[in-house]
Amino acid sequence: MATHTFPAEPYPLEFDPESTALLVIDMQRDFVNPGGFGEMLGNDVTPLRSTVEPTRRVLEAARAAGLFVIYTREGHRPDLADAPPTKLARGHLACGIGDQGPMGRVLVRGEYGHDIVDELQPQEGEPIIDKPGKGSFYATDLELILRNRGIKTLIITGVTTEVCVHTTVREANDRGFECIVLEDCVGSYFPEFQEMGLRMIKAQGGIFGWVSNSSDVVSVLQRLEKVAA
Ligand code: TIU
Repeated sequence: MATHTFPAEPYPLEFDPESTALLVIDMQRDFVNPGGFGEMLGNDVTPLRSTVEPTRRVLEAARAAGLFVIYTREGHRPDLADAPPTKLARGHLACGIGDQGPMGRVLVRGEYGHDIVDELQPQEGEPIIDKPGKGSFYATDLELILRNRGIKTLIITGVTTEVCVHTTVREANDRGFECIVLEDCVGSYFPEFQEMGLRMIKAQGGIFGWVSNSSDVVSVLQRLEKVAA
């Protein structure tokens, strides 16, 4: 086992590239892109858009270093049979889940807005987990796939910080995975939730995991590449 270290808070995180995966959470057009569902709800998507370029650099470095890369998307079957009625009703939205939105039916699998943004499209062999909830482990085969690959450490990117990222990190932590969340690769519509969401993860000695950033992690991954070459 080759042990390496990521600079992180509250302290450096040891990892083995063989058992480390990059998880890209819900970088879907409807959440991230101007003109999508998120913006239609009155949110400013700028902080989410700003995660795309750093995440692209992390993806590139992770792929070059041979790390396992895996994606999630939040969404539902076209018949909405997997959407809890409570989720469909929440917010009393004029245009909500399953309705015709600016980029197709909102959060419905197969629609343009439901898919991953162009800049971060998955490559062949990188699984996409379609999840009906906020957490990536609930009602999905993510845990099975990670265990089958012997994954122990998750590099976490995606949106939104306090919703799907937090829920996923908490689920992963309870299952014994070690999560390192990259602060410039996760985004929230609310600056105060971004700050507190990250502080909550690393508080109390890393109660849910670690926090780092794209440039520190990319530097470490690039050095791995040289070791492997
Ligand atoms: N992926 C994810 O975070 N889904 C959300 O609905 N997030 C919101 O912040 N609304």
